[in-house]
Amino acid sequence: MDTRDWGQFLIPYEQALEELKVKFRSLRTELKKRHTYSPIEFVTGRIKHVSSILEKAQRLHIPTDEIEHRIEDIAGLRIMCQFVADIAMLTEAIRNRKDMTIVHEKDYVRNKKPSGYRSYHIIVSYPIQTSLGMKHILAEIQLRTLAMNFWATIEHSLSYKFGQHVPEPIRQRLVGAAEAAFRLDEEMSSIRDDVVAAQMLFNDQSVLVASVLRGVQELYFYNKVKEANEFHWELGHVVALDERKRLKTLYEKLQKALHDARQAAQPERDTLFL
Ligand code: 0O2
Ligand code: 0O2
Repeated sequence: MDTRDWGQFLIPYEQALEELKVKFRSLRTELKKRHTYSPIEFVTGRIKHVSSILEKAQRLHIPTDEIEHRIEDIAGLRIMCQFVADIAMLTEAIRNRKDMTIVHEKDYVRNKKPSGYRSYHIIVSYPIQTSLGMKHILAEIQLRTLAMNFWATIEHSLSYKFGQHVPEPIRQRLVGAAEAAFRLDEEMSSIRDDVVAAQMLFNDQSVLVASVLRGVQELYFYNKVKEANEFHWELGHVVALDERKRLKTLYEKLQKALHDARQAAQPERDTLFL
């Protein structure tokens, strides 16, 4: 018989979840402050109820002493994105992080579930420091678009209402609604691509100026103060003279400097978002 104190068992999961929420919310804030595109719209999280942990353990025939290693979603983080492409961008950023290790990934975006469910799941091992020592906690990060989240939230509440017995006609309509949500995602993505392409066409120079300014701030981040000042000064000069060709050359030179600075700072890894 398992007589553990579940409140105490969940303490490290609660800590891990709080830390993860802070980290991904801060990442969004940081990207916004740096005027860089943020693939994160908002972040939520939950700890699985003890009754659901025990129900899952029973359903999957997991002995209680293996719950910690085999139930991967006791701590669950959910990150909502605007566009499907943001999911891949964020997945890559998570792969590059040094503060968590990916255990495995489940791509329910390309391989939807029979219910129609779509999301990208990443199981990470996350180290936390407790009063009893270090512990590696498994956590599930679900990445989904706003449309996927809209569908999953409603489907989840209906499944709760009907339990295992969702009437067949409703089940079919939910599968259809999931497809409609996915078509909406595709449509919004193609509108976004067109908007970005149009911006590039009409706004080439201002896009380059904004990129150079962002790059200069990144050089400050790597403490390359002298180089950053020089690039900043040259940018002012080039813009004042309206020399488009020199602006492009300056941009390329800055990319090279940034590459070197990133390599020097993190030789084995690249930055999270370029
Ligand atoms: P803001 O002001 O929205 O930017 P906690 O960890 O205590 O802060 P709690 O109570 O555990 O949060 O709630 P949860 O579910 O983890 O996440 C709440 C965050 O998600 C809040 O953001 C909500 O605003 C945001 N959120 C939840 N649902 C939606 C939604 O449908 N649309 C949008 N845009 N945001 C949503 P913050 O971080 O509190 O700050
Ligand atoms: P909650 O309330 O979100 O915590 P499992 O389905 O749990 O036996 P596995 O392989 O551990 O199997 O997990 P899976 O299917 O990769 O992901 C489980 C979580 O994904 C669920 O957690 C849901 O959050 C979400 N999910 C998976 N399938 C569906 C679905 O058809 N509809 C909805 N709305 N969400 C889904 P929980 O614990 O079931 O729920």
